[in-house]
Amino acid sequence: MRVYLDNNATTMVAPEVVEEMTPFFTQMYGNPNSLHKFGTETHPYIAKAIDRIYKAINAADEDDVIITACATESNNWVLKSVYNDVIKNGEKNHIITTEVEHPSVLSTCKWLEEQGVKVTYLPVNEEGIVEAHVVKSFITGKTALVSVMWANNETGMIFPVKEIAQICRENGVLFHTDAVQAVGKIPVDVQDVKPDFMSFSAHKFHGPKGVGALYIKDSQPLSPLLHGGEHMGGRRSGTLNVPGIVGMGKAIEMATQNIEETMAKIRAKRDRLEDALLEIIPDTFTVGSREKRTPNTILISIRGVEGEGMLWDLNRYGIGASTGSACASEDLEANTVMLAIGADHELAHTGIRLSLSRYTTDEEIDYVIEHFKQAVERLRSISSSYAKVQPTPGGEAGECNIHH
Ligand code: C6P
Repeated sequence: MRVYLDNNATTMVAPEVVEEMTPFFTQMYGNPNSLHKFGTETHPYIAKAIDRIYKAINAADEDDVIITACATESNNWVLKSVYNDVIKNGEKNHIITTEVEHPSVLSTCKWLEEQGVKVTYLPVNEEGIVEAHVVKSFITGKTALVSVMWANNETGMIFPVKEIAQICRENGVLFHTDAVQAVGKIPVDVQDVKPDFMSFSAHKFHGPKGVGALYIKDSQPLSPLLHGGEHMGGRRSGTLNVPGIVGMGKAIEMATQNIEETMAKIRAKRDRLEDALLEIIPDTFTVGSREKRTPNTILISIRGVEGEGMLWDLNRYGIGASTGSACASEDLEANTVMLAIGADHELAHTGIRLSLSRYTTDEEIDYVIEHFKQAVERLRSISSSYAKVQPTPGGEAGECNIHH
Protein backbone atom coordinates (compact mmCIF):
# COMPACT_ATOMS: atom_id res chain seq x y z
CA MET A 1 0.00 0.00 0.00
CA ARG A 2 1.15 3.56 -0.65
CA VAL A 3 -0.16 6.29 1.64
CA TYR A 4 0.57 9.93 1.03
CA LEU A 5 0.45 12.00 4.22
CA ASP A 6 2.56 14.94 3.09
CA ASN A 7 -0.17 17.16 1.69
CA ASN A 8 1.28 20.29 3.30
CA ALA A 9 4.31 19.82 1.04
CA THR A 10 2.23 19.36 -2.09
CA THR A 11 -0.92 17.59 -3.23
CA MET A 12 -2.10 15.29 -5.97
CA VAL A 13 -3.60 17.23 -8.86
CA ALA A 14 -7.35 16.53 -8.88
CA PRO A 15 -8.37 14.52 -11.99
CA GLU A 16 -11.02 17.16 -12.83
CA VAL A 17 -8.26 19.78 -12.78
CA VAL A 18 -6.08 17.73 -15.15
CA GLU A 19 -9.06 17.34 -17.45
CA GLU A 20 -9.69 21.10 -17.66
CA MET A 21 -5.99 21.84 -18.19
CA THR A 22 -5.33 19.25 -20.91
CA PRO A 23 -6.70 21.10 -23.99
CA PHE A 24 -4.35 24.01 -23.28
CA PHE A 25 -1.27 21.89 -23.97
CA THR A 26 -2.11 20.49 -27.37
CA GLN A 27 -5.12 22.35 -28.77
CA MET A 28 -5.50 25.85 -27.37
CA TYR A 29 -1.80 26.49 -26.93
CA GLY A 30 -1.69 30.01 -28.37
CA ASN A 31 -0.01 32.88 -26.56
CA PRO A 32 -2.84 34.93 -24.99
CA ASN A 33 -1.04 38.11 -26.06
CA SER A 34 -1.14 37.14 -29.74
CA LEU A 35 -3.77 38.87 -31.83
CA HIS A 36 -4.84 35.81 -33.82
CA LYS A 37 -7.52 33.32 -32.84
CA PHE A 38 -4.99 30.90 -31.34
CA GLY A 39 -4.24 33.53 -28.75
CA THR A 40 -7.62 35.15 -28.26
CA GLU A 41 -9.52 31.88 -27.89
CA THR A 42 -7.78 31.38 -24.52
CA HIS A 43 -9.13 34.65 -23.11
CA PRO A 44 -12.51 33.45 -21.85
CA TYR A 45 -10.87 30.52 -20.07
CA ILE A 46 -8.35 32.78 -18.36
CA ALA A 47 -11.11 35.18 -17.35
CA LYS A 48 -13.16 32.29 -15.94
CA ALA A 49 -10.18 31.04 -13.93
CA ILE A 50 -9.44 34.48 -12.50
CA ASP A 51 -13.10 34.88 -11.68
CA ARG A 52 -13.07 31.57 -9.79
CA ILE A 53 -10.04 32.73 -7.80
CA TYR A 54 -11.72 36.05 -6.92
CA LYS A 55 -14.84 34.23 -5.76
CA ALA A 56 -12.92 31.64 -3.72
CA ILE A 57 -11.20 34.28 -1.58
CA ASN A 58 -14.06 36.83 -1.85
CA ALA A 59 -11.88 39.48 -3.53
CA ALA A 60 -13.61 42.71 -4.62
CA ASP A 61 -13.60 44.08 -8.18
CA GLU A 62 -11.24 46.87 -7.20
CA ASP A 63 -8.70 44.37 -5.79
CA ASP A 64 -6.03 42.72 -7.89
CA VAL A 65 -5.09 39.04 -8.07
CA ILE A 66 -1.83 38.55 -9.93
CA ILE A 67 -0.80 35.10 -11.05
CA THR A 68 2.78 34.22 -10.10
CA ALA A 69 4.87 31.07 -10.45
CA CYS A 70 4.57 30.08 -6.79
CA ALA A 71 4.02 31.48 -3.33
CA THR A 72 7.76 31.84 -2.89
CA GLU A 73 7.63 34.42 -5.69
CA SER A 74 4.57 36.14 -4.18
CA ASN A 75 6.27 36.40 -0.78
CA ASN A 76 9.53 37.70 -2.27
CA TRP A 77 7.63 40.19 -4.37
CA VAL A 78 5.68 41.76 -1.52
CA LEU A 79 8.69 42.14 0.75
CA LYS A 80 11.02 43.47 -1.94
CA SER A 81 8.41 45.84 -3.35
CA VAL A 82 7.59 47.30 0.04
CA TYR A 83 11.34 47.85 0.40
CA ASN A 84 11.52 49.56 -3.01
CA ASP A 85 8.30 51.53 -2.80
CA VAL A 86 7.98 52.45 0.86
CA ILE A 87 11.25 51.93 2.71
CA LYS A 88 14.03 52.94 0.34
CA ASN A 89 13.18 56.58 -0.09
CA GLY A 90 10.91 57.12 2.88
CA GLU A 91 10.95 57.54 6.61
CA LYS A 92 10.04 53.96 7.47
CA ASN A 93 12.61 51.19 7.69
CA HIS A 94 11.11 48.46 9.86
CA ILE A 95 9.40 45.14 9.09
CA ILE A 96 7.80 42.79 11.63
CA THR A 97 7.48 39.07 10.97
CA THR A 98 7.60 35.84 13.02
CA GLU A 99 10.30 33.29 13.69
CA VAL A 100 8.18 30.52 12.15
CA GLU A 101 7.46 31.93 8.69
CA HIS A 102 8.30 29.90 5.62
CA PRO A 103 11.91 30.30 4.38
CA SER A 104 10.64 32.36 1.42
CA VAL A 105 9.72 35.08 3.93
CA LEU A 106 12.56 34.57 6.39
CA SER A 107 15.34 34.45 3.79
CA THR A 108 13.97 37.53 2.05
CA CYS A 109 13.91 39.32 5.40
CA LYS A 110 17.55 38.33 5.98
CA TRP A 111 18.39 39.83 2.57
CA LEU A 112 16.49 43.00 3.45
CA GLU A 113 18.50 43.27 6.66
CA GLU A 114 21.64 43.30 4.49
CA GLN A 115 20.10 46.27 2.67
CA GLY A 116 19.76 48.09 6.00
CA VAL A 117 16.16 47.27 6.87
CA LYS A 118 15.44 46.59 10.53
CA VAL A 119 13.49 43.34 10.90
CA THR A 120 11.82 42.08 14.09
CA TYR A 121 11.31 38.30 14.20
CA LEU A 122 8.59 37.71 16.78
CA PRO A 123 8.86 34.53 18.84
CA VAL A 124 5.78 32.34 19.03
CA ASN A 125 4.06 31.35 22.27
CA GLU A 126 3.97 27.79 23.59
CA GLU A 127 1.15 26.98 21.16
CA GLY A 128 3.19 28.10 18.19
CA ILE A 129 1.37 31.34 17.34
CA VAL A 130 1.95 35.05 17.82
CA GLU A 131 -0.87 36.90 19.50
CA ALA A 132 -2.11 40.17 18.03
CA HIS A 133 -1.27 42.27 21.10
CA VAL A 134 2.37 41.14 20.78
CA VAL A 135 2.48 42.39 17.18
CA LYS A 136 0.97 45.67 18.36
CA SER A 137 3.59 46.14 21.04
CA PHE A 138 6.39 46.02 18.44
CA ILE A 139 4.85 48.48 15.94
CA THR A 140 6.57 51.85 15.90
CA GLY A 141 6.26 54.95 13.71
CA LYS A 142 9.00 53.39 11.54
CA THR A 143 7.14 50.12 10.82
CA ALA A 144 6.31 49.78 7.13
CA LEU A 145 5.04 46.19 6.98
CA VAL A 146 3.88 43.30 9.13
CA SER A 147 4.12 39.85 7.50
CA VAL A 148 2.47 37.04 9.48
CA MET A 149 1.35 33.71 8.05
CA TRP A 150 -2.32 32.69 8.16
CA ALA A 151 -1.52 29.09 9.11
CA ASN A 152 1.79 27.42 9.83
CA ASN A 153 2.95 24.68 7.46
CA GLU A 154 4.54 22.49 10.16
CA THR A 155 2.02 22.66 13.00
CA GLY A 156 -1.09 23.78 11.12
CA MET A 157 -1.63 26.40 13.85
CA ILE A 158 -3.89 29.24 12.71
CA PHE A 159 -2.73 32.79 13.49
CA PRO A 160 -5.10 35.62 14.53
CA VAL A 161 -4.71 37.39 11.18
CA LYS A 162 -7.96 39.34 11.39
CA GLU A 163 -6.92 41.06 14.63
CA ILE A 164 -3.40 41.61 13.34
CA ALA A 165 -4.74 43.17 10.12
CA GLN A 166 -6.93 45.52 12.14
CA ILE A 167 -4.05 46.60 14.35
CA CYS A 168 -1.97 47.28 11.24
CA ARG A 169 -4.76 49.37 9.69
CA GLU A 170 -5.16 51.40 12.87
CA ASN A 171 -1.44 52.13 12.87
CA GLY A 172 -1.03 52.88 9.14
CA VAL A 173 1.11 49.77 8.59
CA LEU A 174 0.78 47.45 5.57
CA PHE A 175 -0.17 43.85 6.34
CA HIS A 176 0.88 40.81 4.30
CA THR A 177 -0.18 37.27 5.07
CA ASP A 178 1.22 34.06 3.63
CA ALA A 179 -2.00 32.06 3.22
CA VAL A 180 -0.44 29.06 1.48
CA GLN A 181 -1.56 26.62 4.19
CA ALA A 182 -4.92 28.29 4.74
CA VAL A 183 -6.50 28.48 1.28
CA GLY A 184 -8.48 25.28 0.66
CA LYS A 185 -8.12 24.14 4.29
CA ILE A 186 -10.09 26.79 6.16
CA PRO A 187 -12.38 29.56 4.89
CA VAL A 188 -10.30 32.47 3.57
CA ASP A 189 -12.27 35.67 3.09
CA VAL A 190 -10.23 38.76 2.28
CA GLN A 191 -13.23 41.06 2.89
CA ASP A 192 -13.43 39.76 6.42
CA VAL A 193 -9.72 39.67 7.31
CA LYS A 194 -8.69 42.62 5.10
CA PRO A 195 -5.01 41.95 4.42
CA ASP A 196 -3.24 44.36 2.05
CA PHE A 197 -1.39 41.47 0.41
CA MET A 198 -1.92 37.72 0.49
CA SER A 199 0.14 34.89 -1.06
CA PHE A 200 -1.15 31.46 -2.03
CA SER A 201 -0.21 28.54 -4.23
CA ALA A 202 -2.20 26.12 -6.42
CA HIS A 203 -0.26 22.95 -5.67
CA LYS A 204 -1.35 23.02 -2.03
CA PHE A 205 -5.03 22.56 -2.94
CA HIS A 206 -4.88 19.90 -5.66
CA GLY A 207 -3.91 22.30 -8.42
CA PRO A 208 -0.75 22.17 -10.56
CA LYS A 209 2.75 23.10 -9.46
CA GLY A 210 4.34 26.24 -10.89
CA VAL A 211 1.39 28.56 -10.36
CA GLY A 212 0.63 30.78 -7.39
CA ALA A 213 -1.01 34.13 -6.77
CA LEU A 214 -0.65 37.42 -5.02
CA TYR A 215 -3.77 39.22 -3.84
CA ILE A 216 -3.43 43.01 -3.62
CA LYS A 217 -6.14 44.99 -1.82
CA ASP A 218 -7.56 47.94 -3.81
CA SER A 219 -4.91 47.20 -6.49
CA GLN A 220 -2.54 49.42 -4.54
CA PRO A 221 0.75 50.16 -6.28
CA LEU A 222 3.47 47.57 -6.01
CA SER A 223 6.59 47.84 -8.11
CA PRO A 224 6.94 44.93 -10.56
CA LEU A 225 9.26 42.04 -9.73
CA LEU A 226 9.64 41.02 -13.37
CA HIS A 227 10.00 43.72 -16.02
CA GLY A 228 9.53 43.14 -19.71
CA GLY A 229 5.96 43.33 -20.94
CA GLU A 230 2.37 44.21 -20.35
CA HIS A 231 1.31 40.92 -18.81
CA MET A 232 -0.88 41.09 -15.71
CA GLY A 233 -1.40 44.81 -16.27
CA GLY A 234 2.36 45.38 -16.48
CA ARG A 235 2.81 44.17 -12.93
CA ARG A 236 4.30 40.77 -13.72
CA SER A 237 5.79 40.16 -17.13
CA GLY A 238 6.16 36.80 -18.81
CA THR A 239 3.95 34.75 -21.13
CA LEU A 240 0.95 33.54 -19.19
CA ASN A 241 0.91 29.95 -17.96
CA VAL A 242 -2.53 29.24 -19.42
CA PRO A 243 -2.88 25.57 -18.37
CA GLY A 244 -1.63 26.51 -14.91
CA ILE A 245 -4.06 29.40 -14.52
CA VAL A 246 -6.98 27.29 -15.74
CA GLY A 247 -5.92 24.50 -13.37
CA MET A 248 -5.61 26.87 -10.43
CA GLY A 249 -9.08 28.26 -11.12
CA LYS A 250 -10.68 24.81 -11.20
CA ALA A 251 -8.68 23.62 -8.16
CA ILE A 252 -9.54 26.59 -5.96
CA GLU A 253 -13.20 26.33 -6.88
CA MET A 254 -13.26 22.64 -5.95
CA ALA A 255 -11.27 23.20 -2.75
CA THR A 256 -13.42 26.03 -1.44
CA GLN A 257 -16.92 24.89 -2.44
CA ASN A 258 -18.43 23.05 0.53
CA ILE A 259 -15.19 23.57 2.44
CA GLU A 260 -16.81 23.10 5.85
CA GLU A 261 -18.28 19.76 4.88
CA THR A 262 -15.09 18.49 3.24
CA MET A 263 -12.95 19.64 6.13
CA ALA A 264 -15.25 18.03 8.69
CA LYS A 265 -14.54 14.69 7.00
CA ILE A 266 -10.78 15.31 6.91
CA ARG A 267 -10.83 16.49 10.52
CA ALA A 268 -12.61 13.30 11.62
CA LYS A 269 -9.91 11.17 9.97
CA ARG A 270 -7.13 13.36 11.35
CA ASP A 271 -8.57 13.14 14.87
CA ARG A 272 -8.99 9.37 14.63
CA LEU A 273 -5.37 9.02 13.57
CA GLU A 274 -4.17 11.39 16.27
CA ASP A 275 -6.21 9.71 19.02
CA ALA A 276 -4.96 6.29 18.00
CA LEU A 277 -1.30 7.27 17.87
CA LEU A 278 -1.48 9.04 21.22
CA GLU A 279 -3.25 6.09 22.77
CA ILE A 280 -1.16 3.21 21.49
CA ILE A 281 2.27 4.82 21.61
CA PRO A 282 3.50 5.99 25.01
CA ASP A 283 5.58 9.17 25.35
CA THR A 284 4.14 10.94 22.35
CA PHE A 285 2.46 14.31 22.07
CA THR A 286 1.11 16.54 19.36
CA VAL A 287 1.79 20.24 19.03
CA GLY A 288 -1.02 22.78 19.41
CA SER A 289 -4.69 22.31 20.22
CA ARG A 290 -6.77 20.69 17.48
CA GLU A 291 -9.44 23.39 17.25
CA LYS A 292 -6.80 26.00 16.47
CA ARG A 293 -5.10 23.90 13.78
CA THR A 294 -5.89 23.41 10.11
CA PRO A 295 -8.06 20.29 10.04
CA ASN A 296 -5.60 18.14 8.11
CA THR A 297 -2.38 18.56 10.12
CA ILE A 298 -0.62 16.74 12.96
CA LEU A 299 2.88 17.48 14.22
CA ILE A 300 3.68 14.59 16.52
CA SER A 301 6.72 14.16 18.71
CA ILE A 302 7.80 10.65 19.65
CA ARG A 303 10.22 10.66 22.53
CA GLY A 304 13.44 8.79 21.68
CA VAL A 305 12.72 8.45 17.95
CA GLU A 306 14.61 10.66 15.52
CA GLY A 307 12.34 12.14 12.88
CA GLU A 308 14.62 11.12 10.00
CA GLY A 309 14.79 7.50 11.19
CA MET A 310 11.04 7.44 11.50
CA LEU A 311 10.58 8.84 8.01
CA TRP A 312 12.84 6.14 6.65
CA ASP A 313 10.88 3.37 8.36
CA LEU A 314 7.55 4.85 7.27
CA ASN A 315 8.90 5.15 3.75
CA ARG A 316 9.71 1.43 3.75
CA TYR A 317 6.04 0.79 4.52
CA GLY A 318 5.04 3.05 1.63
CA ILE A 319 3.99 5.94 3.87
CA GLY A 320 5.05 9.45 2.83
CA ALA A 321 5.35 11.92 5.73
CA SER A 322 7.87 14.62 6.64
CA THR A 323 9.79 16.05 9.56
CA GLY A 324 8.66 19.57 8.69
CA SER A 325 8.92 21.91 5.76
CA ALA A 326 9.91 20.09 2.53
CA CYS A 327 12.11 23.06 1.62
CA ALA A 328 14.30 22.38 4.66
CA SER A 329 14.24 18.58 4.46
CA GLU A 330 17.81 18.13 3.31
CA ASP A 331 19.63 19.83 6.15
CA LEU A 332 18.70 17.30 8.88
CA GLU A 333 18.36 20.13 11.36
CA ALA A 334 15.98 20.10 14.28
CA ASN A 335 12.39 21.13 13.51
CA THR A 336 12.56 24.91 13.61
CA VAL A 337 8.99 25.40 14.76
CA MET A 338 9.44 22.96 17.64
CA LEU A 339 12.58 24.84 18.65
CA ALA A 340 10.67 28.13 18.40
CA ILE A 341 7.94 26.86 20.71
CA GLY A 342 10.46 25.83 23.32
CA ALA A 343 11.47 22.21 22.67
CA ASP A 344 14.99 21.22 23.59
CA HIS A 345 17.25 20.13 20.75
CA GLU A 346 16.71 16.43 21.25
CA LEU A 347 12.93 16.74 21.29
CA ALA A 348 12.96 19.04 18.26
CA HIS A 349 14.53 16.17 16.30
CA THR A 350 11.55 13.91 17.00
CA GLY A 351 8.83 15.79 15.10
CA ILE A 352 6.87 14.06 12.35
CA ARG A 353 4.37 16.01 10.27
CA LEU A 354 1.37 14.06 8.99
CA SER A 355 -0.87 16.00 6.63
CA LEU A 356 -4.05 14.56 5.14
CA SER A 357 -6.12 15.52 2.12
CA ARG A 358 -9.67 15.00 0.91
CA TYR A 359 -8.38 11.89 -0.88
CA THR A 360 -7.11 10.23 2.32
CA THR A 361 -9.21 7.12 3.04
CA ASP A 362 -10.15 5.32 6.25
CA GLU A 363 -8.24 2.24 5.08
CA GLU A 364 -5.14 4.38 4.70
CA ILE A 365 -5.56 5.72 8.23
CA ASP A 366 -5.84 2.15 9.58
CA TYR A 367 -2.71 1.15 7.69
CA VAL A 368 -0.77 4.14 9.03
CA ILE A 369 -1.84 3.47 12.63
CA GLU A 370 -0.62 -0.12 12.40
CA HIS A 371 2.70 0.61 10.73
CA PHE A 372 3.46 3.76 12.68
CA LYS A 373 3.36 1.71 15.87
CA GLN A 374 5.63 -0.95 14.41
CA ALA A 375 8.13 1.66 13.25
CA VAL A 376 8.20 3.35 16.68
CA GLU A 377 8.69 0.03 18.47
CA ARG A 378 11.58 -0.91 16.21
CA LEU A 379 13.28 2.44 16.50
CA ARG A 380 12.82 2.66 20.25
CA SER A 381 14.25 -0.80 20.71
CA ILE A 382 17.53 0.43 19.23
CA SER A 383 17.42 3.93 20.75
CA SER A 384 19.81 4.56 23.63
CA SER A 385 18.19 7.89 24.49
CA TYR A 386 14.69 6.36 24.85
CA ALA A 387 15.97 3.71 27.25
CA LYS A 388 17.32 6.52 29.44
CA VAL A 389 14.03 8.41 29.75
CA GLN A 390 11.80 5.38 30.39
CA PRO A 391 9.50 4.94 32.18
CA THR A 392 7.73 8.29 32.19
CA PRO A 393 5.38 8.68 35.14
CA GLY A 394 1.74 8.96 34.19
CA GLY A 395 1.84 7.57 30.67
CA GLU A 396 2.41 10.96 29.06
CA ALA A 397 0.66 10.79 25.77
CA GLY A 398 -1.36 13.81 24.84
CA GLU A 399 -1.94 17.00 23.01
CA CYS A 400 0.14 19.54 24.77
CA ASN A 401 2.57 22.33 24.61
CA ILE A 402 6.19 21.45 24.91
CA HIS A 403 7.79 21.18 28.32
CA HIS A 404 11.47 20.57 28.68
N1 C6P B 1 5.71 24.64 2.02
C1 C6P B 1 6.19 22.48 3.03
O1 C6P B 1 6.62 21.32 3.00
P1 C6P B 1 5.59 27.43 -3.11
O2 C6P B 1 6.01 26.00 -3.16
O3 C6P B 1 6.67 28.37 -3.44
O4 C6P B 1 4.36 27.69 -3.89
O5 C6P B 1 5.17 27.66 -1.58
C2 C6P B 1 6.12 27.99 -0.62
C3 C6P B 1 5.48 28.08 0.73
C4 C6P B 1 5.23 29.33 1.28
N2 C6P B 1 4.61 29.46 2.44
C5 C6P B 1 4.22 28.39 3.18
C6 C6P B 1 3.52 28.60 4.49
C7 C6P B 1 4.46 27.10 2.69
O6 C6P B 1 4.05 26.04 3.40
C8 C6P B 1 5.13 26.94 1.45
C9 C6P B 1 5.49 25.57 0.97
C10 C6P B 1 6.07 23.27 1.75
O7 C6P B 1 5.84 23.00 4.09
C11 C6P B 1 7.27 23.13 0.90
S1 C6P B 1 8.68 23.89 1.64
